[in-house]
Amino acid sequence: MNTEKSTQLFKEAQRHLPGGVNSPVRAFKAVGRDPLFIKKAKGAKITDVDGNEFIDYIGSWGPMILGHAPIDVVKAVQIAAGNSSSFGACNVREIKLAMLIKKFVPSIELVRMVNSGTEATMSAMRLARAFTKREKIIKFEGCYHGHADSFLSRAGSGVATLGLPDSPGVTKSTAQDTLNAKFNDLRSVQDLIEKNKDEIAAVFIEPVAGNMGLVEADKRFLKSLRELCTAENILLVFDEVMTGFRLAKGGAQEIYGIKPDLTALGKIIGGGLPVGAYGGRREIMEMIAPAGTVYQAGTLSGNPLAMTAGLETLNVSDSDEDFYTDLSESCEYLYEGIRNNLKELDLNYTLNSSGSMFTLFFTNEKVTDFDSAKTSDTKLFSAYFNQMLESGIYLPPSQFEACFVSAAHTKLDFDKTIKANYRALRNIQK
Ligand code: KE4
Repeated sequence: MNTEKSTQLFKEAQRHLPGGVNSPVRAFKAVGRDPLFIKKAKGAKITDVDGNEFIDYIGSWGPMILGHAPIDVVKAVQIAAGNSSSFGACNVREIKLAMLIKKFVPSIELVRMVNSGTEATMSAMRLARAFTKREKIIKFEGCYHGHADSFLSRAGSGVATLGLPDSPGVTKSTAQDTLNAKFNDLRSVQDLIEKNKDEIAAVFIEPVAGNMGLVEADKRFLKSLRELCTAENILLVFDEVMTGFRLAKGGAQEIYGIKPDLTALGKIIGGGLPVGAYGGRREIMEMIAPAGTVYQAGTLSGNPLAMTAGLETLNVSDSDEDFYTDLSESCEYLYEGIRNNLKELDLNYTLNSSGSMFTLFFTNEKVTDFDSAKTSDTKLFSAYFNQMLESGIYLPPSQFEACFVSAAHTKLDFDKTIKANYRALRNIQK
């Protein structure tokens, strides 16, 4: 595969951008090759500057649930852009998107738009501390909640991919206020609560984690976590930046039937434009300025372009009752094909999936938390990634990320992927 232009551009990019990228996970560091520069994308396909076309299983790390450049979204954004991309003032689309979010996610009674998932979780953390008058938070090893200081501790996603235990620049006092529990291990949460009695403001969790690779929370664990937080007056915060409007209309909380106190959102609600949001119980959210005294602001928050892209994206899935069940069913065909390949090649790597998100872990262990995810052979993953790329399949360049399937992926795409998966699994065994 000729990737000469990408290589040249990456050389140039490294002269101007740290590591040549604007986000570490794009740097292909864990898969031993230069990243591709993408020229365009449509539906399930993405095309690089050298003209190579791929079936895309990153989908901009989650937002592209409809596939790339869905015509309704493109047209609506084009029209909105003609009326200016930002007013820095109130606009009706903010209300409409807020209403749609509330319709889908009943635990959200008030919602605030921001510009990224990081801003959403960071703001939810400040709010939880203000509401409870406590300072510590619990997160789970391997979960990633964006790059706010307090969350960069044993985090997943790029932090795990690059093997950065924690990030320099985070002060000791900040780090001390972040406690790490083990995913799916209630005892580890109870121990932290006992040792930090009445000091914990919130527990943050990805109810279906995508940032250690795909790992679902066990139903009983999550239910007990909800009960424990309620009993201890600790706020339960679901980070649904990835899973919101991905796994179901109401995200993971609809599937688990569990109501968090606050929810962080992002990705799909912006339809690929920069949007995040946080929301939850009215009595908590009313503490946010100017209704309350907890300050949080943003020049571009709720801008008409991003609101338009989000509205159009959610409207498509809202107008089709079967959107999510159809998407999940179509993905089962792909997962079945991969499982058959593993069986035929007498391999028992672990395939975790949840709706249209999945990860093939190169380990024979069940993957239920960060420790078990880390038993994966990342060198084998790297070889697999490169084989798949050469076969025209564009996967997340890290074992500790999730793949995303869109409504634009066809059975033909899945057949091509299954064939490439078989060849890649066979070839890397040599
Ligand atoms: P952003 O600030 O990147 O919009 O969102 C942060 C975030 C928060 N919570 C969850 C559950 C997330 O998955 C993310 C961001 N996800 C990564 C992919 N693992 C974004 C890709 C990147 O960092 O470039």
